[in-house]
Amino acid sequence: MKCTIRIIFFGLFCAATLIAQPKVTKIEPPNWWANHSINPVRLLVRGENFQNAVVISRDRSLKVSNIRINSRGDYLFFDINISPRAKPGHYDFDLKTPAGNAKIPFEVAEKLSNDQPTITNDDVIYLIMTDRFSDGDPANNKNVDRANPRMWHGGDFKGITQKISYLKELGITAIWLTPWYDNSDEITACDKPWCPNTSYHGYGAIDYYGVENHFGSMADLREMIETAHKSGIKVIQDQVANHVGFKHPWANSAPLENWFPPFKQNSFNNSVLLSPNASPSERENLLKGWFDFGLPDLNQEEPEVAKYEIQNALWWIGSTGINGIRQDTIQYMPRWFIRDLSSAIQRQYPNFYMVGEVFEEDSAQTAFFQGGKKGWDGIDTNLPSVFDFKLWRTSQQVFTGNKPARALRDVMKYDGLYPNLNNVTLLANNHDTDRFMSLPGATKEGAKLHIAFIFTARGIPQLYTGEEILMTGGHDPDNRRDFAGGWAGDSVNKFSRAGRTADEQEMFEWTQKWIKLRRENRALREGKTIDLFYDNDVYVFERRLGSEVVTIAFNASDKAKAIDVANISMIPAKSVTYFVSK
Ligand SMILES: [Ca+2]
Ligand SMILES: [Ca+2]
Ligand SMILES: [Ca+2]
Repeated sequence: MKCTIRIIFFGLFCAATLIAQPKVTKIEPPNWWANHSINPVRLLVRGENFQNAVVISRDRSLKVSNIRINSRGDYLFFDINISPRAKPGHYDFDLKTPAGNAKIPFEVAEKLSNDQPTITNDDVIYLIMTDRFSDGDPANNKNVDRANPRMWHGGDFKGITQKISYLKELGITAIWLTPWYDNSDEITACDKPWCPNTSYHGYGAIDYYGVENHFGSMADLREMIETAHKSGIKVIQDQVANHVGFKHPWANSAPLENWFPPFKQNSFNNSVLLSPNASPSERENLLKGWFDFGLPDLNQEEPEVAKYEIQNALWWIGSTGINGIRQDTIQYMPRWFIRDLSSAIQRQYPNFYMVGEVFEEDSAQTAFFQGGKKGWDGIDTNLPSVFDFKLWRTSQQVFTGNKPARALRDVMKYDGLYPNLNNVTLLANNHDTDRFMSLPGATKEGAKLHIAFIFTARGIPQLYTGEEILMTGGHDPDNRRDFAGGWAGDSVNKFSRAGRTADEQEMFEWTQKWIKLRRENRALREGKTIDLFYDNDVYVFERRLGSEVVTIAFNASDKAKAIDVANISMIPAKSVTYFVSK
């Protein structure tokens, strides 16, 4: 009423300042599919002046409902029900407010391929940190400083595409890339030792529907995935549903007031979901505490957040044909949300691999998050896989001489805790931890035994780039050095045999050999583990699948060891022997 009177006197002034034209700046997701298991799909539209907006579909095969506008009028949610008969193409919506109209562009995408193979324990996963692997396109290098381990180095999708033949030669069958969501290009300054730094690692998304410009375009990503698939190599996307980067537009103006819980430092008391005895405030801190002030924690208890994240996970699978997901910091999200996310993915892609990072050197804790069994809280997470951090660390300790060989058996005695043991992902190492060759007590012989153990123990083996050529590197970010030869002008090229030292070539061939042995023997992939002998120096076990048996004997000590088990009478110092019977 007040405005009407002012319009009489001030006309244009009122229209321009009080009820301005609506403006649309971002639509998430920008497209969806007919006949998808998620229907209706919920859109989140960013813009300005959405107060009192209505959204109108121009086509009868797309129906709009459940419009919700936030209090500032800069975010709008609505459902679109897509008819099974809707044809692929553009279906723009009209947004109308008392002050004007705007267009919401939207697309029904081509029929999505729903038949990509997923990751199983026939696979060998290889982790690549995109920025540090190979620079195939110097044109996208912005703020690159290879002398500073916290700056961008220039690696990208094209670089990986160009090195697929190297991966094929090694024999791995799947690559896991660190996150490729668009992150901030800014250089963070501070007076701490970790500054200046950048988001080269990808864990601070500013756009869940965009790709990092330093890595290339969406077309470059698709080309990389297609090239990998043609070579029989699957692709795993690193997704981060727990938090965003502080440069995300949401961090300054969240779509809803409860989008992020208020800042509170997470105390990382990680066992409070596992323990039935934890207090509600401890659990609240674990689930809603922020990693640090720079990583706003998303509140999955707000149904709009949970819905957004589930759709986003499915959008990447449908849009790129990826074969699996690695879910970052999964233990800081509610277990019912892990269940809802896993279940929604599996409704569309049955058995689709998702591995959760429960970074805990505790078998009870990691097993608690794998799906297939209800926990004390009544929740079955339905999560296909978790990383086995306890066995990884123990293998490193045994083969650097810091723990007795029997420690391996003493971890695997808890294997019964895992609802699906063969689907547990056994990492050899990753980008957050010191490289094997930089651990106290590390030797080439130890590194070889560690890798042989990762390939002969149960689960899905996962390697970290560069360990196949004995790369060194201490704490993060030193463990993320560039792969030599990935940059034009590098003085050596470790991608080719000619560039590798004798030791590096030995390790490369050793890794190839165990990949091949695993591929040729189903018992190593799916067989039951049976302990035959263990003491401080030696661990002998077999993997048995029907009549197929592989016996493996590790001697981690510096002395040859006489034993009398399974036709083995002597194991040389620091060695592994095996024999196969079918
Ligand atoms: Ca580049
Ligand atoms: Ca960026
Ligand atoms: Ca959280």
